[in-house]
Amino acid sequence: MSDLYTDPIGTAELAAKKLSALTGKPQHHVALVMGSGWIDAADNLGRPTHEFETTDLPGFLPPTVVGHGGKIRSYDLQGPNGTVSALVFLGRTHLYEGKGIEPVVHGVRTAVKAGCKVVVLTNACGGINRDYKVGQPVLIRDHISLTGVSPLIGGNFVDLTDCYSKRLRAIVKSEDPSLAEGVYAHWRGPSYETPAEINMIRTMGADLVGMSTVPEAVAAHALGAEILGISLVTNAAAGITGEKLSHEEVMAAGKASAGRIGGLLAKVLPQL
Ligand code: 8IG
Repeated sequence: MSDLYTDPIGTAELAAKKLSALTGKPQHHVALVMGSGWIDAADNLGRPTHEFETTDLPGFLPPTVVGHGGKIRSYDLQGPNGTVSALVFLGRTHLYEGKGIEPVVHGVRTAVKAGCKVVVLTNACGGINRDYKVGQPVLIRDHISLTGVSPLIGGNFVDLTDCYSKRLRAIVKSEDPSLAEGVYAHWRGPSYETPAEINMIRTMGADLVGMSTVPEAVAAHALGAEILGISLVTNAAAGITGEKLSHEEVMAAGKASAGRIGGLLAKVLPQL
């Protein structure tokens, strides 16, 4: 095992150092994790100054699922207060890959150690709230962890009252007031829920369900970053329509929405 498992924070610091060397940028300001279905939206951000494989940095695992990138891009975006250096992760590691929690949060820890004070987490997910339509982006207001797994170890009693920053949500809503807000439940996967489990999760108060984002939000928030979470509803959760769930449906919904969500990110990111 690499020392990601024995020294996750030290490994993130090493990765951040290598990132500075590769990009020639002492600091990045904003990180963006692009979930499945969001990769095409990255093309709206303009031309990156650098692109490399996540595995060029210490501590990253190769991705295992088709359509989950595994690349890092660096952008210099022009915002109202000058140039914003953005670090964009195309693809992520999930808990269901079975490598433990450390690889799942290594990207966001690297980003925060590289200077990012804002971390934007995107995902594709199932819609539990019956008002949601496939292809709709939803701002994450809060989460429910159903995995029982935390990236934190020891007496690190982090407050999560404002884990998903009100300030950041307000900035996004000033660009698009029609955006809904919802509660995201983290399901380990890789199997989707049964219809009975969806009824349970709805009763618990969740609007959205997916297999990512929550550990990264906790890890980045614990290191002091502000979090913005945006889910793209790519399917109705199990049992809602009677249709079966498929990975192909998810990827197609992402492609169809890339323009809208990409345009939103391009407008909002330099302001965060
Ligand atoms: I995309 O319906 C996507 N990811 N747990 N349930 C869970 N994860 C998902 C779903 C879904 N859709």
